Formats: sequence, C-alpha cells, structure tokens
Amino acid sequence: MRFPKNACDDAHDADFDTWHMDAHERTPMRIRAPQRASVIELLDLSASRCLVVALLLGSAAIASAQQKPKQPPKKPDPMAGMSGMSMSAPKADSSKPKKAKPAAHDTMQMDMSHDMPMPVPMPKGMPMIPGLVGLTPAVTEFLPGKGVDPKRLPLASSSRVTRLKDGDTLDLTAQLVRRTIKGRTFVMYAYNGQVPGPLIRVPQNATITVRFHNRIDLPSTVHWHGVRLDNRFDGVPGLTQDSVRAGGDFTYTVHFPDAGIYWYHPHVREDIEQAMGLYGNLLVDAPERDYYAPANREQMLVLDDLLINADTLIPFGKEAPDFALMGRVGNVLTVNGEPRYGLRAKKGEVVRFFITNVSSSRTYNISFGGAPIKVVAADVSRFEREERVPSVVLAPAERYVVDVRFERPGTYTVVNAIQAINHYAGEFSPEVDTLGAVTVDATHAIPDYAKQFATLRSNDAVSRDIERFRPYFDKPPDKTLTLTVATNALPLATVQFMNVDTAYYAPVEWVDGMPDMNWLSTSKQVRWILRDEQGKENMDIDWRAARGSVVKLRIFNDPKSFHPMQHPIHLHGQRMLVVSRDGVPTKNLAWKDTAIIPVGSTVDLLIDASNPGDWMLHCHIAEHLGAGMMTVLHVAR
Ligand SMILES: [Cu+2]
Repeated sequence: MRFPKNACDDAHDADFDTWHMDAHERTPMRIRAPQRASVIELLDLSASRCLVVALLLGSAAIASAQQKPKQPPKKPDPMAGMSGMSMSAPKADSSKPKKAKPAAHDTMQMDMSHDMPMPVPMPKGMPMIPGLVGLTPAVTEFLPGKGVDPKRLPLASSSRVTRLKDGDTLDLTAQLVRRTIKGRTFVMYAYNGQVPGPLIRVPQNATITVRFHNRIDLPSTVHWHGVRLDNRFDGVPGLTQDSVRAGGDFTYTVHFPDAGIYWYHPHVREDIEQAMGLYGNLLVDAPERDYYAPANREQMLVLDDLLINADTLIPFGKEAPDFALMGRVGNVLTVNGEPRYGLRAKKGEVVRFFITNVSSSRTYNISFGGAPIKVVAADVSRFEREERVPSVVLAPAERYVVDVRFERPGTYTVVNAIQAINHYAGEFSPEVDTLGAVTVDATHAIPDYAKQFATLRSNDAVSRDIERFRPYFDKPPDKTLTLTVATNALPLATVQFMNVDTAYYAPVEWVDGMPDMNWLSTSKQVRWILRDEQGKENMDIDWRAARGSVVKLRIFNDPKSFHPMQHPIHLHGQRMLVVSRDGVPTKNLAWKDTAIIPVGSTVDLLIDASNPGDWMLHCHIAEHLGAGMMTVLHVAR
C-alpha cells in the first residue's frame, strides 16, 4: 500500500538511526522480591486452568436479576463518535460511595450472550476471587479487523522522521496493519503503517496541514496533544468537530507555538484505538541553537503496554470500555512499539531522551541502570532549572526530556522500577521491569560533553515567562474539582471486596492489583467523576474563563471513593503550572498540559487561559475518559 508523499515525508534523520535498534535478543531481566507476583508476568498455564475452573464454577456464583441501567437525559456528548464512547453512563448514587452498603449496588448477572469467554490474565499467585469466577464483562468483544486476513495487511514498520516546514502538508492515514509481538501476529492499527506513527518534526511557530484519512474500522479523529492550536482542529468529536467515519477524511491545520515534545492520537475510543497503535510524536524545534545543552544524540522513547493472553489480544468492549475501574494495564511493555529497546552508545556519550507515556493507564518510573539523569523539560516547556534526578515518573500522556550520560563501557538497563500492589493480599512489593538496554562500548564519544552535562543550566527565559503568573500563585481557587467515582450493577463480590479494600490505598497504583474485578467493570457500571464546588459533575459543569485570564484550578482526589486511584488530568489547548501539591509550593516549574493527581492529594494548577475556544479537561486514563471523567473549559473568544 502506498501513501501520497509530501514535503520531506520519510526523510530519514541520522540522529534517529537507532530508533528501533536491535533484534538481537537479550536475556529478559526481571527482578522481584521473592515469593511476590508480578502483573507483568503472563499467566500461561495457570490462566488456562483458571478458565476451566471459571467456566465450571461460573454460574453458581452469580446473583440473579440484572438491572438495566437507566439512561440519563440527553446532553451534548463529545464522545458521541460511537456508542461505546458516549458519556451517557448511568448515574448511580455517587454522593458517598464508600459508605454505601453492598446491597445498594445491584449485582451483575452473567450474560453468556455477550460472547467474551476470554479470562483476563492474572498475575502468578493471584487467584480470581470466587464470586467473580465465570463472569464476563457485559459487552460484546471487539478486536480490530474482524474477518480480515492478517496476511493481506501490511506489516507495521517502525516510526520514521517526517520533517516538515511552515506551510507543508502531510497525509496521515489511520489503517489496519499486521504486527508481530513476541512471535505472535496481531491485527492492529497504525498511522501511515508505522508504530509509533511518523515522528513529525517541525520548527517552532510552523503551521502545517494534515490531511487525515480514516481507514480503520471505527470512527476516529486526531487530537494534537499539548499543542495550543486553533480550537477547530483540536480533534474532539461532538465538541470541535464531528468524528471522522470509517472511510472518511478530515483536514487539520496545526500550528506549533511552543517548542518541545508533543504527541498525536485519536479522541474516539482511545481505550481501543490508541492502545492498538494510533499514537505518534511531534517534535517542535526552537530556533535557538542552545535551547537545550548539547547532546551527542537524540532518542524517542514511546512507552506503551499491551494486554495479551497466550496467543491473543484481550478483546475490548464494543459498546463500552471494559477495565473501567482502573483502566487496561498491559502485561507486555513496549518501547517504540517493540517489547525490547536497544541502543549502542559510545563511552561518555550524552543521550537526550524524549519520553512519552502513551499507555491507557500505566504510570512508569524510568531509570537508566544507574547512569546519571538530568531532567531538562516537561510537557510544554523546559524547567526553570535543570535538575539531577534518580528516575522519571510519567503518568499517561506526560512527557519528559532528560539527558543521560553513559560514562563507562558496559550495559545499562532501562527499567521501570515500581511498587506493585496486590489487592488480594494487601501487600506492596518492589518490582522492576526491564524495558531494554543501552550498550556502551569503549570508544570515546566525540565531542565529549562531560562538562556541559555536569552543568545544571538555569533557563531564565522560562522563569521570566512564569514571572507574570507568580502574583496569582496564592490566590484562592477559581474552580475546585473533586475526583471520585460512582458505580452501579457491579458484581456483588467486587463491591464487597472494594468496601474492604479501600481501607488501604497507594498514592499511585503502578500495576493492576485486581485484574479480574477491573476487567469485569465496564463504563456501563462505572462512572468516573469530576465534581465541582456546586455539586455539578463532568459535562454538566459550566466552566467559563475570559480570554487572557489566569485561572486557578484546585483538584482534590478523594481517598474515600469506591476505588481511589491516581488520575492524570489533561487540559486541551492551554498550558498550566502545577503550583503546589498538598500546600507545598513547586520550586522548579515547567509548563504542563497533564498533571498527575495522586490519591488523597490536593493539587493547585494555574492555567494560562490565553487560547479561545471549548477545551476539554479530562482524565487521560483512556477507560476513565470513556467512563465520563471529562468536562469543558470555555475560554471566551
Ligand atoms: Cu482517571
């Protein structure tokens, strides 16, 4: 299949030669505490046993009388692209979910007609809870390209750099592709046949035209994440445009006012489309040659996770997202679309990594085998001051730019080192997933940037830009949102379990410590909520700001909700500062478009509401967005 070529499409950038490095195998490394289970681990044999047991025992454990959820009144629906993305999840009593008695929640009847027999992979040593065995999510299963012969589809390739200049045009096609992951072949999605999609590299202040062609089997759009562009091209169906039907086209004009690392993805059923490969980076170059300190090389790291059971992908819910409680957390971690990342570097080399988390729900904590890390920039700007950090935490949709120096020859493992939680055992345990490795040879890097790397630069331009916002840092909030959840018709066992489980919680849940309960929950039963100070929720909130105003948004993540967990909150089309968390001011600021709100925390965000239009604010956990966790900030034109 050929795509129209434009401008410098496919112009290969030597700096990115190692984008998808090696096929040569390394021994997978996984370090864990003894006796501890990992969600990363696929449950192979025990999963199939679990299925057999599940099918045998299933119906016995099921309560009767499934209650059909009531439909709420019709409202403008930014997710109206397809039924499953509708925000019209049923409203249950959400006032104080934690105190609700289990009996107040309807129980779910097993409905075999939904044809989703696949059991969710459980981590080793973690049994399904008996009351859930045999249940399946109350949705029809969906996987891309039903009935399509994978052999007739193009094999996905790795991402290539597409350099565009002001005024250029790009054709971007979302299409079905064949991908082989760990020896198994799946039908998935890609932009222009590439996973990640083409790396669109543009100079700051460029305006480009993107002719989007939707050739997948779902409606879609393209959202230009973090870019403060014209509202008409923000890609939100029902709010800024109609969704692009399968086979349809839409032309976007994208203007890039800020340098840095951004990304593009669909805004329709992200839980399916983004998870199946529709994501790509936008790299915006500042005109200043010394915008960043010098580095020997640039690398993109796009972090994703896929949920695979034996030989198949775990199907998605057709009518509504499943995994609605804590989002779909994959068990195969990928970097740039591949299960293993590799890079060969020279001794003393300084590598600049542009890291993006495109996962549906997973938060990462990335480090480089002990190599020193300097954090340089975040979502929408550089930091006021460069800082040495031991690791980098990225919630879904966040980006960080880090410089790493590999001083000595040898192998440096790129790892995700986190605290796992087992909700059944009530235990936390350290877990380290190896994402890849940097192999450093004895040849010395030229030039040697040791001195520049050792220097922590101050970015005065960033501080000066922020200076005019400082008078607003301590003002009272203009808007307060509480993050919580309402449920209805969940399985009784889930309700009973969660009522006990919320006695302990982690500020951040790094893994899915309750995969079966999570899998069974769909957005028909779970509604995630942004609630304002007047008690209005999600799309009912009427939130307006004057153009050019500085809006203080306070977000509180209620630890007493039915299922407390962190939420990465993303605001479209504007930039914001995380000015404080739990009353502690942030000392070193960078402009952001996504901020993680840990459980129990209160985070103050200062929004530079300078871009007119209707802009979504939502949780970037794809299933939480699919379960209604969104509102709109209207900035007057
Ligand atoms: Cu969320």
